[in-house]
Amino acid sequence: MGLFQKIKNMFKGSSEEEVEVQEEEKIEEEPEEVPEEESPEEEIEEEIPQEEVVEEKVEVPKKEKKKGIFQKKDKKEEEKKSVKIYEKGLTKSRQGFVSRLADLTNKYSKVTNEYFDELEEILIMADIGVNTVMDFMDRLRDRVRKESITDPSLLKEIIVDELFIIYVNDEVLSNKIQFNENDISVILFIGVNGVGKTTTIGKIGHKLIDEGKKVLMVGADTFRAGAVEQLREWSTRVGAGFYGKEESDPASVVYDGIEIAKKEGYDVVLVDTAGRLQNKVNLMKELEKINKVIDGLVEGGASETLLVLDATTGQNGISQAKAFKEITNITGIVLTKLDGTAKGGIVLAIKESVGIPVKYIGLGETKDDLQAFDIEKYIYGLFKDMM
Ligand SMILES: Nc1nc2c(ncn2[C@@H]2O[C@H](COP(=O)(O)OP(=O)(O)OP(=O)(O)O)[C@@H](O)[C@H]2O)c(=O)[nH]1
Ligand SMILES: [Mg+2]
Repeated sequence: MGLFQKIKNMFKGSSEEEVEVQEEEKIEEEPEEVPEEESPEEEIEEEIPQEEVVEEKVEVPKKEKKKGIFQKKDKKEEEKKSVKIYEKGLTKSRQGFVSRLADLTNKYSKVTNEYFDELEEILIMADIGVNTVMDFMDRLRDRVRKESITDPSLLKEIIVDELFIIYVNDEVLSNKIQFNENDISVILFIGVNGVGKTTTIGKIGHKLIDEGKKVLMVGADTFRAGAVEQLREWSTRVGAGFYGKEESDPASVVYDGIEIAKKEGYDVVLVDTAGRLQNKVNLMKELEKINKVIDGLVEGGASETLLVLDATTGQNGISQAKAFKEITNITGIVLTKLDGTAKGGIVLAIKESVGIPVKYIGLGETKDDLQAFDIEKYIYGLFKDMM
């Protein structure tokens, strides 16, 4: 079965149910009102990887009423909520390039050269990246020729399948955050000004705390006035610990932060850094210094170095990723503000031209709007109207 059909089968039922996200939250607070049987979601439950179910168990002490069957329902509710956040956050892209794609199918009664030209233009405009689009067009033309397809309406499934084939063929699981099994997990956040580093730390902190982890936020962005305070506010909002000091050496702030984390039994340290790329050499030296400190204090060093990119900056974000990749070892990308762009194809361009997995995506400004990147939910969020 093609990817298009598989995803359609996975999620189609859940979106047709007219349950608002807010109502679902109500259900979570009042588990006794959860209906006994919800068979349309059976497939979704089967798709949940085992380890996520295990993580869910960590939450049990907090939500006393939920045992056995309720736990499973929680997971289902969470999945549904997550699909909804994807749907909502990708509205602009869906109404932008995806609807143009759908219109194209209606406009042409036959697959012609003009059809291919227009398709190519739509994809390039969606920030998918020129090389990815060129490869894709070659593969598509090939298939159309081999399978003698003349009807554009038959192409929509093939387009979705072929667009995402690189994602499906490998690395489906590599987008999980790595934690340090033997020591404190330190996650470093880097990226240029205003991309959403501090906000992302707030949101990830919220998620990890929800999973039962003890989280310390460390404000090592000692460069910009107010930056440390902004992180402190997030720590208060989500119930994380905090350490930060303005106008001091970032590496020494990281040192003190990790010492505190060790003494006070924290599981995860989230480090906010200054985002200035004007001077590449300085930035590289600073990150080297910070990493040296982490290496000295934590077995195996930082668990993750996440580069934060703003999706609304399009190809500019790709250039940033390439520049950062030259100066430090990046283990994952957080793509923020996808809700603010109609060109959600940038995920594909990152994959193609940077080769670093997107681990989280930002789909809005609230603490719940950061989601682990899931290619299937992403495709569904984009193409659900065509399914
Ligand atoms: N719509 C939307 N806004 C976001 C998202 N992520 C962050 N923002 C907004 O982007 C703005 C900048 O976010 P910050 O977290 O301050 O960015 P930063 O990278 O820490 O910036 P500096 O500290 O100046 O380097 C804020 O107004 C955030 O609310 C997202 O996923 N969606
Ligand atoms: Mg910041």
